[in-house]
Amino acid sequence: MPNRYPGIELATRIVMKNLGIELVDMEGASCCPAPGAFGPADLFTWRVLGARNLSIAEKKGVDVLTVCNGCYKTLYEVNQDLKSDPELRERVNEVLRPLGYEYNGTIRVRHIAEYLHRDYGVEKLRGAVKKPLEGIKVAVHYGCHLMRPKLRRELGDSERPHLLEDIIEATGAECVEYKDMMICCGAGGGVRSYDLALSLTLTHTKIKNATEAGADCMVNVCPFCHLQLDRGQAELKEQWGVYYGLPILHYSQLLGLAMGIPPKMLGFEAHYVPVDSFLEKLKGII
Ligand code: 9S8
Ligand code: COM
Repeated sequence: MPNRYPGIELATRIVMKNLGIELVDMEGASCCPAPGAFGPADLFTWRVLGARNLSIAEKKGVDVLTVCNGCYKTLYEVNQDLKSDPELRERVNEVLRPLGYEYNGTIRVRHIAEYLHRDYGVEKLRGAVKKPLEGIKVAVHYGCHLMRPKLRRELGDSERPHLLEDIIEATGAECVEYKDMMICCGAGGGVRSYDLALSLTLTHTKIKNATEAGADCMVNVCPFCHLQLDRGQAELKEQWGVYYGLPILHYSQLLGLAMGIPPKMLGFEAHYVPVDSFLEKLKGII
């Protein structure tokens, strides 16, 4: 997120501050590392790097909050694996200790959507909304790693979830159902880097189905999904000659609009698909 869509980071920081939630920076933190790239290449290295990040938060005595599904998968699962397996924990710490880090299993990892839904609370969230986004139709994109694999998640039904719908509808917007809503954006697991054309077939299906369902925008909770759904539309235009122009918003940006934060502070200028006509629709609301 800081590299590709720093504006989403800014939006998240502003929104959280306005909600009265203090964010503590993790100096020296690295990429989570990306679960679909590092995990299959070397499971142990993936865990060591994940544990290093977790140990930075542990040292500060704070839980981890992720604004990305990939980070959530890595940090949540590594935390679970190491908490439940003392032998593995020791092997990981043998690598970390000489570098000045130690993982002790003292903190929790939560995704921002989970935090807002369960800890902050949907009612309180609704109370923080100053400009209800009435009349706005949202296509929800969960991404793969938030709800799955279901045996390793505790966020509700992974096939028919309502976590995101609940926090999106707290903004006053309406969620529309669209065909194949739970499919991948196309990017994850190295597919985007390995075979862009293949990744775009999934992106195309999603964007097309959401557009046909009458969505005004698509909301995600993962900067990699955001990249694929947003930049992917420019790539579809170049490579397939089809253009949908469906605005892609990270949840932090949608919530920011509903909280009355000026759009210029929400990082939209880094988007490939312009949000101008979407913001035009919000005239009179925001
Ligand atoms: S979907 Fe399928 S693997 Fe993932 S979470 Fe974010 S990137 Fe889009
Ligand atoms: C997706 C991350 S958010 S990865 O491509 O599966 O590593």
